Amino acid sequence: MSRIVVLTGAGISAESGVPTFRDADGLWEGHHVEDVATPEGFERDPATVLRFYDERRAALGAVRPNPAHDALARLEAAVGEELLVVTQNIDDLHERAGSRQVLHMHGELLKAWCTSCDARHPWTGTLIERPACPSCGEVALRPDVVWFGEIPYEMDRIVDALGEAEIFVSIGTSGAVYPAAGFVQHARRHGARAIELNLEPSEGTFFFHEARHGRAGELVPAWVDELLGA
Ligand code: BJW
Ligand code: ZN
Repeated sequence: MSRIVVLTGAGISAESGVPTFRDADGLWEGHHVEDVATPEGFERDPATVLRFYDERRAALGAVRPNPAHDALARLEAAVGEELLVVTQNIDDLHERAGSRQVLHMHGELLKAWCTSCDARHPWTGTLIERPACPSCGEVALRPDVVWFGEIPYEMDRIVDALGEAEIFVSIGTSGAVYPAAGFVQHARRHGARAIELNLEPSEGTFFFHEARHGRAGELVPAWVDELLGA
């Protein structure tokens, strides 16, 4: 039973040194989003897209969970299965902090997906050299991530959890990308209290019962302390 559903976005990993997506210049580490986060962009220029994800996968080695990830792991240790973390992030910082109940709705950097045989493989190396799929031998691996126009993962489990939630908390996400941006309304329709913890008001900030603005590394530990009555 998911009494507490937490949605996280790039902002929760920002203080770990993982760049967020929507910077002031509208570019994503120098790329237009349609070039690196759509199936059409991948078809047009696979090398650019594979290099982009290879660099982000390599950069994971240099980052560590921050106090916001740690606080959510501490909350799970206290309430167990009553907490579900749904993350839009493809990094593994929730897991490294100790969270176990995590759904990666936009996929994972540390997995490769074979579009020929549909196998998914743990992946720590690079894909730019077009390695063969360990299962079927075809050259058809891509990052196991969800691009625009593709269907996010685990939607059935997420929708069920949102329907059961008493508390829905959105952390470090701009509220610009659907379906995640609509979770707050879904949870509220089913009776959840909704809280936003973000650096600044998100695009959907008015959907929340309560919004606190500041750094996740400060807001999240404070919210967890409050919830646990510390
Ligand atoms: C801090 C902080 C600190 C910073 N502390 N906070 C028109 C209208 C409505 C919808 C659509 C439309 N046209 C198309 C669509 C659908 C489309 C969509 O939403 N497009 C929008 C652009 C409008 N969505 C899709 O295509 C999705 N699929 C879909 O809808 O399928 C149909 C379907 C759904 C459900 C069931 C059945 C069918 C797929 C979306 C895939 C998104 N993929 C990406 C790339 C993933 C791989 C990768 O990482 O490379 O996901 S794009 C990118 O955006 C990534 C992120 O997960 C996602 C969200 O970004 P996020 O996390 O919010 O980051 P930012 O940078 O935007 O915001 C960071 C926030 O943190 C900011 O607010 C900061 O202030 C804050 N912050 N420092 C606290 N220290
Ligand atoms: Zn294969």
